[in-house]
Amino acid sequence: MNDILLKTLDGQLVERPPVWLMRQAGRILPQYRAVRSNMKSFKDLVKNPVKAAEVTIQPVDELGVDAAILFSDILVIPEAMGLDYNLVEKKGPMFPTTIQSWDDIAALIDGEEAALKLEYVYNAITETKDQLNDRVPLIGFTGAPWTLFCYMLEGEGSKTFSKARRFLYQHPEWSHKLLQKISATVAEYLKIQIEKGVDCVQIFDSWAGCLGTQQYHEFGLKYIRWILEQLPENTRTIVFSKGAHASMEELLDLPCKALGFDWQIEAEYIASQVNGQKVVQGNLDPCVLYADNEEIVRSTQRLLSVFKGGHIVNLGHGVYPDTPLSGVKKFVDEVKSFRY
Ligand code: 1CP
Repeated sequence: MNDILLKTLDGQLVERPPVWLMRQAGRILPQYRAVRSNMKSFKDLVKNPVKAAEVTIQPVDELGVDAAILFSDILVIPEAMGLDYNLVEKKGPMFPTTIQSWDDIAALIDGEEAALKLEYVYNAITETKDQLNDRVPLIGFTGAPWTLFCYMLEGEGSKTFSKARRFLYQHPEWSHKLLQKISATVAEYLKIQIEKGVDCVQIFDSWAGCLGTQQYHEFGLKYIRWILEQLPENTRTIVFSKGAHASMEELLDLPCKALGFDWQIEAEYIASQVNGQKVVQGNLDPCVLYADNEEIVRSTQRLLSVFKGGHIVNLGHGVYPDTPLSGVKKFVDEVKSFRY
């Protein structure tokens, strides 16, 4: 197996850093769009283990990345808890009903009962591990409680997440109850993913940055910490809290192996703060990949030069859907030809 990702997470020496891209499965590959266009909907694809495995492996074949990330979505969790979603073409996810009241929260199922509804995800893991045949590790993932809370309150993406944030002020106790139920589900969900064979797990807190630090500690990080504490010892864990730089100290204190960072914070600053306490994942601006080859090489080399190890090369957020494949390949190839 190409195990440089796992070695890096385990603190072992490698000759170059591993590279993969958040949102590498789907979106950018013509092969993905071909599979997708033959399925009725996004959800049909997510719920079809053979097809999900196929699109999970496409970026490994096409881009030569050092890890696969399971093709699924963070929104399968609210669905398993009882909040159905649809994916509206060109608009994104929409929940026909949202959480409004204590009764809505009480009606949600949670923990193991909810996690067991995600059988199709576990089957996709088994199928992917089979098809991958140990070429590269498989990353499992979940949304963080706060980010899932955002969708369950807003019903869709948002620029301000003001419905979700307002709920924290108006109903702090209800908010904690909902975050507890989400966390109990996420912990069981990750435990089963690990049992089924994922080699590491990433927690995506995509909307961490819309909270102030005090609120992020109380309603965000507290629950991420609790989830991490439920996982088997030595689980390889990556926490990506987008926009949460102001909580650096608290992030460093989490019981995880790696922290993902977005591009709005300088790599040098990250390296100086982290100082070997965690593996660092990131943090090239996804927009660099629209630039010409010279700029892609320059920016990638600059990023590579900052870390002397303990680094997983990635973008600072998911690759954008219209990114030219040539730019993505230049970036991956540049990392793969680098040596410490
Ligand atoms: O038909 C399609 O192709 C729909 C587009 C799509 C895809 C390919 C959605 C809808 N989800 C996914 C897959 C997905 N989502 C993966 C696995 C495959 C991959 O590598 O792309 C992963 C890891 C996610 C995670 C995800 N979903 C996050 C966290 C990461 C991030 O980018 O911040 C979030 C916030 C979502 C919600 C979601 N699902 C889909 C969309 C368009 C969105 C974002 C909506 C918004 O901006 O609020």
